[in-house]
Amino acid sequence: MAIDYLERIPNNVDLGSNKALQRALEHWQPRFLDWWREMGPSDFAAAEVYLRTAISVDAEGWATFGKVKMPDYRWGIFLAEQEADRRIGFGDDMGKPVWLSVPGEHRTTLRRLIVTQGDTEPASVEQQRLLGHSAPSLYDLRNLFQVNVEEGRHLWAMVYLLHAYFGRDGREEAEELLSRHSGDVDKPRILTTFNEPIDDWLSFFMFTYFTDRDGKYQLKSFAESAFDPLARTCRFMLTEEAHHMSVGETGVTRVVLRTIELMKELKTDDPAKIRRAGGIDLQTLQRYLNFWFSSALDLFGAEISSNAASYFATGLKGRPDEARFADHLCLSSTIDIEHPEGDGVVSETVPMRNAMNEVIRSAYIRECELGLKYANRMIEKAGHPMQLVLPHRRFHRTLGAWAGCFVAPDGKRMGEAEWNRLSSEWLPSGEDRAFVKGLMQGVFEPGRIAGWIAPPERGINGLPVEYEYVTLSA
Ligand code: BYC
Repeated sequence: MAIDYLERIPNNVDLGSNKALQRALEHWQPRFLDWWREMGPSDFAAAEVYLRTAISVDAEGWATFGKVKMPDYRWGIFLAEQEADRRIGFGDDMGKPVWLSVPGEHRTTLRRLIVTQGDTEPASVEQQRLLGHSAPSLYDLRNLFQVNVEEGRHLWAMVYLLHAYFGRDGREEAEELLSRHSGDVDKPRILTTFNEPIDDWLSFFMFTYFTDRDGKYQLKSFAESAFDPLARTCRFMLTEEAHHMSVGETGVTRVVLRTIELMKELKTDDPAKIRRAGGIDLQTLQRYLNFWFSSALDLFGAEISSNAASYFATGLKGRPDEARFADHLCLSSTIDIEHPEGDGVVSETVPMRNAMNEVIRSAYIRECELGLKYANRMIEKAGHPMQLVLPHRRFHRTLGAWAGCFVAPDGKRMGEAEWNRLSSEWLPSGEDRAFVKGLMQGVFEPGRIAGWIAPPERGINGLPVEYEYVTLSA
């Protein structure tokens, strides 16, 4: 059946007036829907889900709520409003007008960056495709699907840029975005984290806490880009990203709250007893946190990167909130970066531009730290000595200067034998994963909640927690 795609794709980019673009997207849309059916949330196609849909970028339109079947979701294309006379805010071309089309000399690099960003969006949907079956409540199930459809929309956002600005190469890349798959041996997703399985809800909450937050930082860097359509697209995506991180933050906190409750009831903090009572002990939580945080740190790229220097110099990618920095050229400033040498650690002074990945990673780490404060205060108030802590930035890295080094969560280097002896205390073991997965049994009655997680404080869009957020088909 023909799809009236103008009706189906709400947009503020005047799609109807560009016939070539219209044809390209008409060609891509059925492939996207095939991909969604095959690789998107499994088995919930007929369920009516209380979803937020963006139908315009203004305050009324960007969050329109209603029940909808996921395959009928209206994946729209939105760019934040154009700023009049916007100028490049950093790098060698600072002060010149931003680009409304792609300069030839930056075409390949920009395309690669957009493809890398675009690749993460469907990847995360693929990673989470089986989670619906083990949702701890209808409220959580709805949040999972909200995250999934919005990641689908973020894919649309990047595909729009590829189709609208990169001609045939862009169209080919858009096809490829649907043909790579998370964890696929032959055609994996581009960035490492997006090939990790997410088959339990603790991983989902850690992912939305840590990995989506990398998304925020990368999108904020692009929101500064001299390529104005990219900057505007990312500015609007950030409004949706905020919800994903709040799913992670409240999810992790709710698990902690339930564990504290169990510790109080049982008058013990013995992990084995917490587990026997159906809770997730804080030690296991910490190991999951260590895994997902260290994986997210890799996503910022190498500490010293000529790629990052050139993205900054050419105006392709800035620092998040670039206006807050005093120096937008970074021509003579330097920064000290530590890296391993022999058995020790040495510090090297490098030009700031080459260290942009590390600058952004540092800001990210500070924000991750802040987010743990509330959960830690709850643990402390309940009288337990343990705190959730971020491992050192060198811990368990697979990319950059520390890749392949054996480093404890406190940052101390160690030998391989010691690592092999101790790492199961720091990272989820097979037994941890089996235990956590075993707890994950779907709870699908309105208002009911699984025993390993506390209920949310409030529902969605002013509705009560007990509301039937997903109407499952009979
Ligand atoms: N895995 O100089 P280097 C999100 C590659 S999350 C595998 O170190 P560079 C979301 C790199 O491509 C945000 N490969 O790094 C969250 C390069 O390859 P080439 C996603 C990696 O280029 C949740 C080589 O290693 N957005 O939105 O300075 C749900 C050396 O590169 C990895 C972006 O990432 C890795 N982890 O920076 C849904 C923004 N890291 O070029 C969505 C777009 C690096 O030598 N990407 N490599 O073949 C970028 O800006 C940059 O590519 C990176 C790396 C920040 C990732």
